[in-house]
Amino acid sequence: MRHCYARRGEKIGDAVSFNPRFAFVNAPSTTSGSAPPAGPVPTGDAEHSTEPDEEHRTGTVVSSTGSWYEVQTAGGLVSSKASGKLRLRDEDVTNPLAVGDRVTLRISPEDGTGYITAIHERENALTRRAAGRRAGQRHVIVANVDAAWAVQAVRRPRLNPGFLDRFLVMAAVCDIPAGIIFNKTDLTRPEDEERVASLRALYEDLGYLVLMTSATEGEGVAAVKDALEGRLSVLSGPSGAGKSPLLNAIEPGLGLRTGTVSDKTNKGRHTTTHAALYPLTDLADGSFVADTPGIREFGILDLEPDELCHFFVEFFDYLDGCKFIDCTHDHEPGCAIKEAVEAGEIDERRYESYLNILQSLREGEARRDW
Ligand SMILES: Nc1nc2c(ncn2[C@@H]2O[C@H](COP(=O)(O)OP(=O)(O)OP(=O)(O)O)[C@@H](O)[C@H]2O)c(=O)[nH]1
Ligand SMILES: [Mg+2]
Ligand SMILES: [Zn+2]
Repeated sequence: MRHCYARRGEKIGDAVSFNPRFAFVNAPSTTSGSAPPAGPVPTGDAEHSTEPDEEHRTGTVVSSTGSWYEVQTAGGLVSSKASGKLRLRDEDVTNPLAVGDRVTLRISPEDGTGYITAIHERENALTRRAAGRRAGQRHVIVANVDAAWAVQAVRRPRLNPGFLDRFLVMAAVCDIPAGIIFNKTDLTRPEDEERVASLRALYEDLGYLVLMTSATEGEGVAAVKDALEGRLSVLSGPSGAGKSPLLNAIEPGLGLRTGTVSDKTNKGRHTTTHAALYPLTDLADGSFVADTPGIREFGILDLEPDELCHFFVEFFDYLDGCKFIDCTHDHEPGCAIKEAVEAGEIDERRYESYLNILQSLREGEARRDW
């Protein structure tokens, strides 16, 4: 089986047992919450070291607002503050402590609040370039992710395959198995049918699981629910795609706030403002899903332009055929990738995405305002 990691010597994900074709990317060998984490990162925080009368617990950060973190522990949710040293741990990161992080905390005997003293080593983290004022820094969307789903509406807002390709590359860079959800199938007009069907076939042929849903009509909701069972998943996509409505359809008790799509701009209204993790109580223990704020495009991190081709799974079989060993597959003569595109063996839309992402990596994505 070909996969984009062969050159990097990493194994194909086997954690996603419901569909071996779920993704070509490396999956963590454990689902979240099963094996103990590798151990806390020591903080050297002597000022706040263990005191005999205080209770220590481990837990998972499920939301963060300002300087408070909600931490799910075996004994319930604990509102917690974090040690300043943890918050300053990495200056390149807008949020050193993210949703999904496993932490050790100390419970105050007075008011039951927590004080986070250590962050456990992460298995992975879905990370993107920060936007606006902090462009260039990294922003961790969720840590310790078992499966990442790109959600796109069939229409309203407009389906953007460029988002999908960037998302799939970034998920692979972060070592996270990825899948695709096309929502709002009920809005499909006859003139959309062919495009949607062909995109679905394109990604399915590449080995990604593609789910078709209508959050409002209930179509495909059971399949998404099955896919979320027993793992920590994240839904990401543009504002208005229906991420929160879809999660409400899966588990009505979540009661997530939902927005509308503007008739004028055809865009969502950024209703979800913070990533947060929710336990899915109808499903097996350890089933968590992160609802995230809408993003227009995915700013890719930690990838050199010449590495990009290894994250397009269908390029893999051709890479050895290029005339030049350092071929970037955009202008060089004797390029096996370009020949495969011309022969119809590699889809032109994916090749265009490759060129777009390549260009942005060359320009240094830090300068782009996401
Ligand atoms: N027709 C139809 N409408 C849907 C479907 N899913 C969601 N919607 C509607 O689309 C709108 C978008 O919901 P939002 O809450 O903005 O979606 P979101 O992806 O969570 O957006 P942000 O939180 O802003 O990132 C709401 O009005 C939903 O009722 C669907 O399957 N079909
Ligand atoms: Mg939302
Ligand atoms: Zn080439």
